[in-house]
Amino acid sequence: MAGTETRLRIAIQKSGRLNEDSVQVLKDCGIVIDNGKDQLKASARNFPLEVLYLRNDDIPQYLEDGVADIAIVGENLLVEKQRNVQVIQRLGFSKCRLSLAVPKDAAVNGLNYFNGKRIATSYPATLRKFLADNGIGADIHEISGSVEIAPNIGLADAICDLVSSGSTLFKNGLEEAHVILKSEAVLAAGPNLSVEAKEILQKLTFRLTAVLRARRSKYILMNVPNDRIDIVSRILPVLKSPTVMPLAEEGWSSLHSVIDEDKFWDVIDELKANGAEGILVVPIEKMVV
Ligand code: PRT
Repeated sequence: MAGTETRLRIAIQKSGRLNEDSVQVLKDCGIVIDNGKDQLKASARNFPLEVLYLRNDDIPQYLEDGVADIAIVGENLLVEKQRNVQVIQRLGFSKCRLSLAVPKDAAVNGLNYFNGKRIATSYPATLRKFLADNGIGADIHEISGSVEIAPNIGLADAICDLVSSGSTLFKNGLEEAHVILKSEAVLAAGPNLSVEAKEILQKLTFRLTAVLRARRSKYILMNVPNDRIDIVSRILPVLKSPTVMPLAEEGWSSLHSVIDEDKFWDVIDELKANGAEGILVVPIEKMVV
């Protein structure tokens, strides 16, 4: 009956680093959300989904409490908050690492350097566990923002913070000494989804898988002399053998395949050296295997 259908409630960050990519990945899944600027909640027009716009920091708690069924959130936050939530799918954006960093002139000789040091961080639980696992006794100073200035104002000897480009560390005269955790945006689910919500989640993850696979892959076409098809096919790092179609010009064929974009650059010179010409690399919108 109209109006009573189950809707899967997904929490995404209201504003900040994760917001734009989270909205985009849903859009790429063909989900249309009527999105007013200051809305806290919106319904998808063509998929049983309700979007809750929340503060990133609050999302793990809302998931555990069942206010939202699923969420797009940084994995680093899930590790820190240790709530009863499950990672369903890695989404490949907002990649960063949680790292220990020290003033540039510090002579770090392995993790023992941090014994007895004061470390400022907004990630006390993750840091505490890491130090305990590695038998390091350090003094943790929890601060909620601008962690990178702590060594310069004498508050700490080192910091433990998120790093992506590394420019914040550089600007503050710090350098990365050890990566504690690698993180990216993930789709996470709370502990008590209804059967109907789980069914909708399955449909969503099916679409997400197709979108993420397509983002990593490219469609590749090239012209190859017929007597080189075997060798060129062996060079291409693809699972299935390529499609081969004869060209109007005798002795030549067009070879088509799907390839991981980053692997393609490793073999381009070899393909050309073995006679491939007119190589085209084309984006793929969705990929269902
Ligand atoms: O207010 P709200 O709770 O919604 O937001 P927030 O302050 O928790 O979130 P936000 O938008 O700052 O970050 C959201 C998520 O983005 C984080 O939980 C991470 O999963 C991810 N992410 C990816 C990052 C970074 N990269 C990142 N570089 N989060 C923060 N940073 C900060 C870092 O703390 C440091 O200050 O950027 C600075 C370093 O960046 P670089 O590029 O100079 O190295």
